[in-house]
Amino acid sequence: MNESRKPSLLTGAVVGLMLTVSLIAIFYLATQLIGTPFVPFDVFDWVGRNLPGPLISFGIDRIVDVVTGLNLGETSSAAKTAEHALAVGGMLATGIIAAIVLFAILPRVKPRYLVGLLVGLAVGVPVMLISSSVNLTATAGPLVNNLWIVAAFAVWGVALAWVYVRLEGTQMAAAATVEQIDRRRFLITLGGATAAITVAGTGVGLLLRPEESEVIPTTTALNATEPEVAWSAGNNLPNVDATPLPAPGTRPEFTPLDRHYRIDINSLPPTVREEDWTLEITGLVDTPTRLTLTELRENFDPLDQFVTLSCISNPMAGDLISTQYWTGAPLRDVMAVANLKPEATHLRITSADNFDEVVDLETVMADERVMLAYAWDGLPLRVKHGFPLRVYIPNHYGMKQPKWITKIEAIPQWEEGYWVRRGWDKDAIMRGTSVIDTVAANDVVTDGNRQLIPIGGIAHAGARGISKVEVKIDDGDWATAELRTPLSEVTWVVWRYDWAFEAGSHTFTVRCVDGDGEPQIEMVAGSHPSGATGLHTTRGTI
Ligand SMILES: Nc1nc2c(c(=O)[nH]1)N[C@H]1C(S)=C(S)[C@@H](COP(=O)(O)O)O[C@H]1N2
Ligand SMILES: [Mo]
Repeated sequence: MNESRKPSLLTGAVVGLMLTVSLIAIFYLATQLIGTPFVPFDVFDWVGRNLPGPLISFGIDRIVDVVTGLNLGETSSAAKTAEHALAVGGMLATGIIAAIVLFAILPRVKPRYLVGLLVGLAVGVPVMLISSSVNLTATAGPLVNNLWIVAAFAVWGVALAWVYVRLEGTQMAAAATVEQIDRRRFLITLGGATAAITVAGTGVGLLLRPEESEVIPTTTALNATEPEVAWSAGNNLPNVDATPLPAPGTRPEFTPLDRHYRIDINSLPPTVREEDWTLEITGLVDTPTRLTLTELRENFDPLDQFVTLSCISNPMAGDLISTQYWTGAPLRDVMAVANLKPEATHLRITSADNFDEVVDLETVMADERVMLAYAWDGLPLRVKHGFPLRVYIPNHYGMKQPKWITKIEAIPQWEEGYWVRRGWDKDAIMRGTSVIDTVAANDVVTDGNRQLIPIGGIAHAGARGISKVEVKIDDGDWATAELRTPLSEVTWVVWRYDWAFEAGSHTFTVRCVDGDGEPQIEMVAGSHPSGATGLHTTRGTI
């Protein structure tokens, strides 16, 4: 055989690209059609969980930087989209590399289809194992999932070999020019066919995708005949009459459910079926217990709290912070049912996605506000926000507060949780932070004969509250802002400062003091490992 005329490795890369794009589209279609896993996301999640902590933290920071820098909109959803793109890109790269390897070994090793099959299996079997270890969204059974993944990759591998054989066959023609034309024509046909498969698979998959599937919990806990009405639809916020009014342009004091940020380690949020779920309470307890969601709702006096939650990765003045109305059972009441042994000092809380965190029992027992929450805004938790159960621990960043809880284990010592093992702060106490949301130059107010521009935003310092917010314009003195009564002692505080303005270009800076008298840290630092610090500054021309 004429070695120089074997299909090149570059051709292998192109063929790998075409066939792998089709494969991904077919996986997507099957996900929507029969509920099998979308494997690029599973592999991405698995890689994310197994990369070294510093690398993953660096990656998260860069994604947040890009999303913030390019103004890609709301950070948490843009970041998820970026992660989805990376997941698909990663699978594509894997497919291309595998195709290059195949095109490199086929001239030497036979039989070709068997080699293709083996390469397909070499990728497919690990992907199947990874998927079965991390996937929490597939609705098809494990046997179907595993067979489907392995079969799809096997066919893909054989198809790669088939293309190789077909391309090589074009060498057998007599004249080089005819060969080349034939080979090019074949590649173009192949490109057209794979593009058609990709478009059809993705298109049909998108059509089949149930709208808002991720937000509708599979719950039977609420009386099905009763329409589910959001708490906020029928109630005033407790501080409706408070003053001052937020400066026009201040973010909503109560974050609408659909706008609450979402951060977790899953490409797709785990779907937990209420019928299959119980909360397991185990470890150093005298009475190991399992509770259903209905029992959690009915056997304990519910506690309602307005809560501001923030991600430790929130950049200064970022949008990974939101305020909702949480309902749940105090954790200490729930633990009482299991009768803790005296040796127990901490609780390890584990989630459906294998996320975990540890909270000390002293805090749980001393603070009724530590709760197992099952509702936000009076509705069962949205799937992406942790259905059926999540924990609330005041004063700590979101990384300490597992969603999709499955198990609580009483243990005799403190242990590191998921993000602590990856180098983040072991306490993750919320930093004091203050943000300028608006300089409302178009909403001038008059006070006597003075014309004032309302400036406003939020300040937050976990459960410590905010005692003071100050605003500085250019190099002027710090001026004290008015503080609006917050929704609760653990939510952000809306502040406002009406400024006797001067036309021109100005710099606005804000700082706060928490309820313990601690001033906001002015030194600029990124979010890793303990939460971002530094003062927020904006510029504007009046
Ligand atoms: N099971 C689980 N719980 C989790 C996480 C996770 O990845 N898995 N992420 C945590 C982090 S880092 C944050 S900031 C909050 C975010 O909660 P939200 O998405 O409902 O706003 O969830 C926390 N709980
Ligand atoms: Mo977070």
